[in-house]
Amino acid sequence: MLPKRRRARVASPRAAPSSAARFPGVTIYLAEPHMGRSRQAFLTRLAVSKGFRVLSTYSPEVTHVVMEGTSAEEAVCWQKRKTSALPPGCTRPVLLDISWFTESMAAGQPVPVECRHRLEVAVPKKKMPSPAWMLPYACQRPTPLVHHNASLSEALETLAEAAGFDGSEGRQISFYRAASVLKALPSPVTALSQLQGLPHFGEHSCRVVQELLEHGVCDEVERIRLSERYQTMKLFTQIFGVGVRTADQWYQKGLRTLDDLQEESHRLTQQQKAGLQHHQDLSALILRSEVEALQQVVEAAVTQALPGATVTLAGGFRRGKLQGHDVDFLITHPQEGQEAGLLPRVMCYLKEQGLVLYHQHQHSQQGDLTKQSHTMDAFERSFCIFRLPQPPGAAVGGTQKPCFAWKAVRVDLVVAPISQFPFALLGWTGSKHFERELRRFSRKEKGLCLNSHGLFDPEQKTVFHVASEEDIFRLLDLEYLPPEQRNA
Ligand code: DCP
Ligand code: MG
Repeated sequence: MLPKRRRARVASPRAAPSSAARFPGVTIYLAEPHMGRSRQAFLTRLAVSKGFRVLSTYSPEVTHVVMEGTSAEEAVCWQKRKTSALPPGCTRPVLLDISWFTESMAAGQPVPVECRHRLEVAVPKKKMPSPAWMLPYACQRPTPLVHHNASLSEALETLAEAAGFDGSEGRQISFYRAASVLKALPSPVTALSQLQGLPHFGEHSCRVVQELLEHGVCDEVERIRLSERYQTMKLFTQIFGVGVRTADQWYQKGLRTLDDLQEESHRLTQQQKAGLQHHQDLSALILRSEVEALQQVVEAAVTQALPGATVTLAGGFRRGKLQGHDVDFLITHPQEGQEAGLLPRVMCYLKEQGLVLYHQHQHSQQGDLTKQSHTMDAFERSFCIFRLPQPPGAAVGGTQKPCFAWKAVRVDLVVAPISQFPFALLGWTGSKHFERELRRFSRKEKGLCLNSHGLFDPEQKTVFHVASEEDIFRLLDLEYLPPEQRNA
């Protein structure tokens, strides 16, 4: 039995004044969120004058809901709110973009509903909530390195990257989330309908996938990839020591090439100068065999500087990547405090061996660790460019090196006290999107603050002590994901 007020609303939806409707199967409701009252009134008059039945109140009689400037996700939220007030079992009306309405008005009759008119392409159907195997946070599901939807996810990641270059962080993250969902699917997407029920697929991402499925390319993505803006920003941000903001400033000043930067070299930081100097080597990918050689070199230096100290590979290579842009090593010692002062000794030893082309030391800045953000953790670290000897006959990307072959490679050495080591390892293993999701999950679902130093309860003002990454997953009630499944 419905409450009285609701029953009354269902029983007598107010029809806009109309003569007998010419199209009995069609009852329109113009949803107002982005339309505005006066536009709604104008469109209602227009439709009624052409013989359409338009209701001014939402009711089970409505067959076509028309919206303007509304995303599929918003439309569905709207519908959920509306249908919760209707009796169960009512058929849902179709959610349509204004394009269906204007085409119908132009045709003087309802045009057939096509996919492009629908606002519900990617929306979870009521009977099919998010599939259990596709939980909404990337840290809740395994994401392998090699997956089934590379061309689709890469297209969405290009859009994410371009949004990031323009400072649109919200759009950037939305595209990364959709791309990450594709990476976690157990099979290739071959039809748009397969996106139904998947989290984070907004109208825009759906459209991109649809175009790729139908035509093999997406115009928008191709346009971006070929644009001067994207190519220049990509070139500049790949330089060691250059972030989006600096790259954008250079772009706004009209700089476009590495030669342009060389001419401005007096304005570059030492790090950027080193990045530019070794750019050719650094833009070549590092191979796993090179990582192993580097680990041996770093381990030897660390053991020499402090017996018992350990070196652990983190970053993409720990996730199983076969190639990468840099190598991330975490250094610790089983006895808390012993690690202090270790890094300068390690660097000294490596320099003596002629292995260091550039390094920038950053002191530990451990203050209030609950306030550290992820990208700005406070560990003592060294951002380095190493001079890695190459086996005879290996192709070397760099400048002429007549007597011996070597290659410049980027290495990050990070020192963490043993009590924070599991958090540091989790934080430095990535992927970046996985880390972002893990922190979001901790905050939103658990009310906890996670960073590379620890897990904190901001309300209780307590910290959690852990011995392993597994402990952190357990504290967050998450199933443990090994590094190879964190390629979100
Ligand atoms: N990281 C961090 N703080 C930084 C830099 C990185 O916490 N200042 C984290 C983010 C990543 C991980 O460490 O999850 C590794 O970062 P990389 O940029 O080295 O990324 P990957 O190793 O995943 O890929 P690649 O180096 O191949 O580009
Ligand atoms: Mg890395």
